[in-house]
Amino acid sequence: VSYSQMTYAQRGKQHTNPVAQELFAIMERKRSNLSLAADVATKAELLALADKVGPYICVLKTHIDVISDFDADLVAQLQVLASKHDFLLFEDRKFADIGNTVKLQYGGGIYRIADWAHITNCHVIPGEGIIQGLAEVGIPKGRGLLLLAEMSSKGMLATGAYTDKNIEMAVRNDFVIGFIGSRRFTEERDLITMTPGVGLHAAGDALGQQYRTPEMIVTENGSDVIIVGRGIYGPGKDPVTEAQRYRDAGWAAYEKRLFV
Ligand code: 5IU
Repeated sequence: VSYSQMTYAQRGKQHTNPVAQELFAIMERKRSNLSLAADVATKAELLALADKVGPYICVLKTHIDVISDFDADLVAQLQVLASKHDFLLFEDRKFADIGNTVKLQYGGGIYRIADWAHITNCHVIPGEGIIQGLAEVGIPKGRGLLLLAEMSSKGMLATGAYTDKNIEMAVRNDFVIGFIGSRRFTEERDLITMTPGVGLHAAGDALGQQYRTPEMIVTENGSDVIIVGRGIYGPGKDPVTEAQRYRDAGWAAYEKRLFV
C-alpha cells in the first residue's frame, strides 16, 4: 500500500526519524496539515501571528533573517508558542554551500538555527556533502532536513534529472525527512512532501509565485503538508478565519485521498 493511502497516525508510528514521528503525531492530534509561511518583518508581528494562527497549524515556517529586530528572546518566545500551540518550527533557510560552510551557517552565527528549528532545508546543488555537513550538526540535536526537489515559482530550474538526484540523495540519507515539492516523489521510504505555492483563490503574484489548490496538491499529487503565507495574512485578510479555512481545506483534501 502506498504511503499516500496511509493515515498520518500510521506513518508516524512506523517512522524512524524523531522529527517525522512528532510531525505526524501533531498533524493527527490537530487534524491539520497546514504550515503557516510567516514572512513578516518584525519580532512583534511574527509572535502575534504565530500566537493567533498557532492553534490551526502543524508547522510554523520562518525566514528568521527578514526579522529586522531579531534577538535571542524571539527564539525563546517562538519555542514557548510552539509548545503552547503544539507545532514545529521550520526555518526555510535553503542552505546551498559546501558541507563545511553550511555546518557553520546552521549551527552558529547570530541565528543558531540548529538550536531551535526542528526542520530546515537545503539545495543539493553543491552535491551530497551539503547533507552530510548539515547532518553532523542536526542529527545530535534530533533535527530533520528537507531537500528542495522542486520550487513553486515560474520558470524554476529544479526539474527532471536534478529532481531525480534529490530523490536518490534523500532515500540514502537518514537525516532527510522529505522534500519541498509539488507531489509524492518516492515509495522507497516514507519521505514527507511539503508544498508552498498553495492558494484557494489567487493564481500567483507579480514576482513569479504560482498557486495551486489544496485538492490538487494533497488529493491528486499526494503531498503531505500545505504551506500557505499571504493567503492567510495578506492585505485585508483575517488570519484566524483564513487559517481555519486552509486547515479545513487541507484536511478535507487528505481525507479524500485516504478514502478514494
Ligand atoms: N517558498 C515558495 N516556493 C518555493 C519554496 C519556498 O513560495 O518553491 I522552496 C516560500 C516563500 C514564502 C512561502 O515563504 O513559501 C510562500 O508564501 P505565499 O503563500 O505568501 O506565496
